[in-house]
Amino acid sequence: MMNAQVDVNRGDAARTDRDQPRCRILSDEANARYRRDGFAVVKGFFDAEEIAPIRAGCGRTAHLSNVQTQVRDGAGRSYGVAIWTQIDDSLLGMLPCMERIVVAVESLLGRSCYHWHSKLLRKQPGDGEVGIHQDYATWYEDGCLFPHLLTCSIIIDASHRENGGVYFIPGSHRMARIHRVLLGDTIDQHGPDPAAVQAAVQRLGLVYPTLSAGDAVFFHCNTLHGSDPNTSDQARTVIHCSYNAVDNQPLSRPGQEHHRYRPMRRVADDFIVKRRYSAVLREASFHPAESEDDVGAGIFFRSCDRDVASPTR
Ligand SMILES: O=C(O)CCC(=O)C(=O)O
Repeated sequence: MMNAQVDVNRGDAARTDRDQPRCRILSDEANARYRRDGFAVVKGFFDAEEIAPIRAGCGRTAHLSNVQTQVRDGAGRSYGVAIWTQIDDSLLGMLPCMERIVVAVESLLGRSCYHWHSKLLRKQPGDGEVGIHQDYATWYEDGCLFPHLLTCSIIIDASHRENGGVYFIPGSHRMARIHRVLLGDTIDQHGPDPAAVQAAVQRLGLVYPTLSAGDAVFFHCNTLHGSDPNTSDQARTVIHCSYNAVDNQPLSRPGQEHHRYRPMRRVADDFIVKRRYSAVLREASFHPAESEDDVGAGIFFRSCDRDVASPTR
């Protein structure tokens, strides 16, 4: 399962017992990059044999069309996202509980965590951009008082600028939550104040990591990030697993019950290679697709974004 070459990012992989499920903890260097930049790329966090069944099971998006939210980008394009919070016995259902992810997340957060939600995002050639944003902007509205949340992105298809791979503003996690403004005429068209974003880019720059299948990116909920349209002929698939600190349980928000604290069991690191899952995914476990007329779980189309103001204010 492991490559012969030990990746420095895998930290103590060499110290683990062959017969025991491995718990791969991030290296000091990855921890330092996360603290400095608000994101850290960890090369080869997953092996090819772990990514293969996910790619095979998620590659055909037609069967997810009922549960995919089509998010528009303000330029007439869109991209599809399927969301889940429920932990079931499928590969995707158990993935957020995988030991190596949870250990890494808890070490970066410095706190016990629980699963906030996960997203399967697949950009086909020609699909649109994800506008630059801070995740905490909406998660604050979901009732979290502290920015003690982060995301582990699992790269399923190689990703780069041309196929709409994610970019980050390094160091932006140290900024405050940026005021959001309306950027279009529908409720999903909002983003951080463009003047603040422009200043952040000028001072901090913008980074487009080139990512291979099996890499992971851990990023802070205040880190400004987004992704360009897919102008290539290659699809891009990524899974974003997001976590909240147990001591940061959200204030009660109508319609946001799925974000309440739920104890999270850990799943052994070898559950994928040992095929200890019932199916790659269970369509019934995804949230229903959201739209402007039916906000559903309200992760993209939100009825309550109280801080969003008109840009002309
Ligand atoms: O992977 C991407 O393109 C970015 C997705 C993202 O930022 C989001 O869904 O909030």
